[in-house]
Amino acid sequence: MFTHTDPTLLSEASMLFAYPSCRGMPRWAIYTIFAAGALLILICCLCICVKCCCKGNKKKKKKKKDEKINLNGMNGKTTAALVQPDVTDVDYGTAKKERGKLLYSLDYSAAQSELTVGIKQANNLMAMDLGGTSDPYVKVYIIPDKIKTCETKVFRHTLNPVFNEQFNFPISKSTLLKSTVVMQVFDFNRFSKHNIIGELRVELSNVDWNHVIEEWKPLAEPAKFEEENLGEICFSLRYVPTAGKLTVVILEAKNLKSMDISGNSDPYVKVQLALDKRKWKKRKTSIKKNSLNPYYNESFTFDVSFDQIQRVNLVISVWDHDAMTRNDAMGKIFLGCDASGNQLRHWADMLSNPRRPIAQWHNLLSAEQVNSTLTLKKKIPLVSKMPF
Ligand SMILES: *[C@@H]1O[C@H](CO)[C@@H](O)[C@H](O)[C@H]1NC(C)=O
Ligand SMILES: *[C@@H]1O[C@H](CO)[C@@H](O)[C@H](O)[C@H]1NC(C)=O
Ligand SMILES: [Ca+2]
Ligand SMILES: [Ca+2]
Repeated sequence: MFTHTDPTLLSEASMLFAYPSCRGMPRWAIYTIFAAGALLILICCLCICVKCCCKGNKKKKKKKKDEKINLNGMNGKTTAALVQPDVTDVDYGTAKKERGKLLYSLDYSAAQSELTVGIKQANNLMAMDLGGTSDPYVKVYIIPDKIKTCETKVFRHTLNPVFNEQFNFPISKSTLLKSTVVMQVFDFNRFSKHNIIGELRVELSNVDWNHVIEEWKPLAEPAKFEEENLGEICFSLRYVPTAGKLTVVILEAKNLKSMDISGNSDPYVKVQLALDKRKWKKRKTSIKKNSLNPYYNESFTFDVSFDQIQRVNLVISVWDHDAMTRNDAMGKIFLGCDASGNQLRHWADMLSNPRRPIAQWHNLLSAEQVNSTLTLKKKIPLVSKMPF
């Protein structure tokens, strides 16, 4: 370091100050003096810079230590934050009411044009249920081209779930750079709407794809703008394996979209079964005129053998009846062997509770979204034969 300066430089500098007027001096002398002066100023600047940087570092280190101690005293369980004393983690620990944080990973395979989103675990999630706990699961999708929505399993009664699930999204490199991954943590409730705990949005243009990304991020308040609410539907499912009977009771729907100028709709519900992804059986409820919260309590029983129930998809769609024009689809959902998330859960609950009706609420999705999820999983192009 520059603790002492070359004495010859110092004497030359003093010469410079001693001769403010340069008249009568040889040219080479003037040049030498100027050069020496410039060098001296440069060295001074360097010294100041180095000193400043050193001080800054020391201050930062000291601050981090203080924050660590604070965190430690505040909450003995934030070991993850201590292992990775990241600035975001530290900020998270000092704020008041938190939504929790999520550990996720991102990996892109250019060869396969496939993005893999890993949902690893969550920590200190906000409690949504009585008793100070939640039933968390994570929904993952990509915008603006919402090709599909994936969901993890539900973990009951925990604020620190370990999901360890991975989801693949087919996506080209150019689309990738214009897209955002959305990860939303929800609290599952069997008989009421699922509450969102918080979300992460990662703009993929900002990601360094030379490495696998894996990081903790504090959950943010969910963005309101793109939440397309198509309403919810409640129905019960009952399967009797010995008799080979599947019973679907369409109970009610609420918060449906208004489709008519009156501000209401005339909703009815279609119940369709597909076997091996082919149109198979179809029934529908009565039409409830001028309602966005229709009550049906209508029951439909289908003959489905135990062998067939493994290969069946049940598609439930809500339609607005129009006397003069074509009926419009208001929302859709499917359950069965190819379903995922909340829908698969309901289907699995039905299968594991033979002879017992199991009722559950579901958020309706757009027909486009359901179509694409179903067709995505297909190897044989049967789209034109599909009933939905
Ligand atoms: C629903 O229908 C079933 C059978 O049709 C009937 O027994 C039940 O009471 C109805 N429930 C309500 C709440 O109306
Ligand atoms: C969904 O698929 C069905 C059958 O392939 C088609 O008739 C319908 O128009 C599609 N809906 C949308 C919104 O793409
Ligand atoms: Ca819950
Ligand atoms: Ca109508």
